[in-house]
Amino acid sequence: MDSKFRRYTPWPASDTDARALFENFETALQTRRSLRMYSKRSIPRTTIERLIGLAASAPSGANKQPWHFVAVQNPEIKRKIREAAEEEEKSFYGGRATEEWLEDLKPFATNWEKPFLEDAPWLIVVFRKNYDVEANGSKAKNYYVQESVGIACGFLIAAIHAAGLVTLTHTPSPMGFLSEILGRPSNEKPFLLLPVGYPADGAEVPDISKKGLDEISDFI
Ligand code: IYR
Repeated sequence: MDSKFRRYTPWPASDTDARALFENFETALQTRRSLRMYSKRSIPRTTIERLIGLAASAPSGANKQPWHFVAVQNPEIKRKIREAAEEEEKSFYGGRATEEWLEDLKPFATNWEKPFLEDAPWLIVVFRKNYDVEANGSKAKNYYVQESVGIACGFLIAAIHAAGLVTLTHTPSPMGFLSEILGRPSNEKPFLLLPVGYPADGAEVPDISKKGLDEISDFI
């Protein structure tokens, strides 16, 4: 494709608007937490469509958009995903994980049980596309796939929170069962599983904190 440019519209229009918008955004993101306890309250499909639309607005290598999102609402499919995930987690907690890893997980009090995979009204399963398959069957390269899909997931997590909903960056390991249950082609690999819903009444989160700016940055 030849290059073709159009003018960038600066946004927001003024510094005052920028400050107000940033402060809202900052307050919103500062209250985000990963949640494991979900209410069964439903969420309309249109909300999930808008959230995925925002995720897909993320930058990606050569704008290849090497991702695919499967939004699961069907209770039968959610049950299959939960059963398969719990099977993997049983072997993780029952011996596959190192002592160090299990020690690191203690503050989160996690175990093999994953009720949120059925309680949350939606599961968004994100797949990364290592390459694309064109209409004639030939392979087309994608670039910086992990980085691109990671950024899209960051957008998605922020968007879910901005919508007043909660999620968890869940990575049952290994995740091959998701390709099988959801019937995805072999150029796609499962990347993340995000339950999306409202918090359960009285939901709790671990009392943990983030590192300070001085620990994570240098200004030179
Ligand atoms: N996938 C397991 C274990 C797990 C691993 C990490 I790293 C976490 O931050 C949390 C859990 C599970 O979901 O229980």
